[in-house]
Amino acid sequence: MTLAAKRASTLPDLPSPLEGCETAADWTCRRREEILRLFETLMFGKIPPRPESVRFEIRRRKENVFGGRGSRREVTLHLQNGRRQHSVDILWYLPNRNGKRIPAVVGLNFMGNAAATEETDLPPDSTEFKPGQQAHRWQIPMLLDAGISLITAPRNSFFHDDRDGRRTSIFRLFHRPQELTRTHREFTAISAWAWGCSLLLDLALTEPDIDPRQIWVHGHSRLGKTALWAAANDPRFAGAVSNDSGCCGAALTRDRHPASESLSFITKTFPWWFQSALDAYAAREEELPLDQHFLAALTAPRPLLIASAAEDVWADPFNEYRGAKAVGSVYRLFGARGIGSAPFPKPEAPIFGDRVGYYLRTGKHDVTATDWTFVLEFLRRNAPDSAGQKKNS
Ligand code: GTR
Repeated sequence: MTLAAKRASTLPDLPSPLEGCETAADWTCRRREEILRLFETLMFGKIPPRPESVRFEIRRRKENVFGGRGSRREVTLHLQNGRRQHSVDILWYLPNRNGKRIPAVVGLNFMGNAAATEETDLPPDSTEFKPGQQAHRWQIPMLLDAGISLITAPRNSFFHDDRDGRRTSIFRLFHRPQELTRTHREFTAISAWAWGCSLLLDLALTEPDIDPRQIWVHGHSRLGKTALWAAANDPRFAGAVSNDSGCCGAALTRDRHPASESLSFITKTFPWWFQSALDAYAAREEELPLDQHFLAALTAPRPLLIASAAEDVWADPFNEYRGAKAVGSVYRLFGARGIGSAPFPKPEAPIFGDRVGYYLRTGKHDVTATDWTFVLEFLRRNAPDSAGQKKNS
């Protein structure tokens, strides 16, 4: 017996997201909403409302990028609510049309737009990050070759990722500065980022070449937690890809790996990501009326891909796999098998289940070309016109 199998066989039962739910209608009409509210009150707070005005300005277009693979647009999002304004710079790549409507991936980046691409003619976002520094995380030529559009913007433009980020975040469109101090934990970075992903989706919807049924949200790590929360709140997302999202993302909190991130650590280190109510459960995880497969279940019945990296013990790959497996009970209500009883896989052996996927990649906490190979395959298999999807709809 492998170590993972040994661990799995001794684990106690998990709480069930289904509670009193026997049909898809029970889930959709009642239970889903209850779980969404639980995450709102206990973990991520409320998603901000829509401001009075949302306007996208295409500042610059460039054709034939990456050796003629597609085009690039630099866009500014202008937000206004009453007299308060906020703007965000967005980077948008589009593949050349191949006759069909195009799928799109939207997701926030860590280090700014210039760092997300190998192209060197973008205005630098900050002196802190170098142009192209995280281009490997997006693999833009690969996406363009696969006929997929990418829309990305910096996480810090929606909520600067630190203790005082709230004051300058998009929450300032709706609240006065004195309502956005360190103590106003109900306004969280993760909700601001998830809201940002929805705004990127709004931008995708302005392009008639993009298929509105195929706009995916993608995120890595804290932004992988965000991707799950964005898909939970915005039914327009075709599905979610959550990479190395770990604690408060896809990894189950109960029976975590002893070297993985705990609720105590995460709530103390990143209090601006979470509602203050979560603090009470630090070191009392088993008292939470939920576990993280409840969050993943909010993407159901849409396709969901959960990804781990083998050396990323902090994010607890085995518990991300357990989450991917446990979410199956909800997909089953919709006639999809999820990943069934597939065992914890070896690296580079993805489980492309029925609407749910899970894989383990060799290496560290990151997003690599290998990740994108699996992501693109998952997206292809779950495209609305593919045989697999038709079978289940
Ligand atoms: C870590 C944090 C994780 C994860 C990661 C990241 O420091 O403990 O929860 O989100 O950052 O976002 O890279």
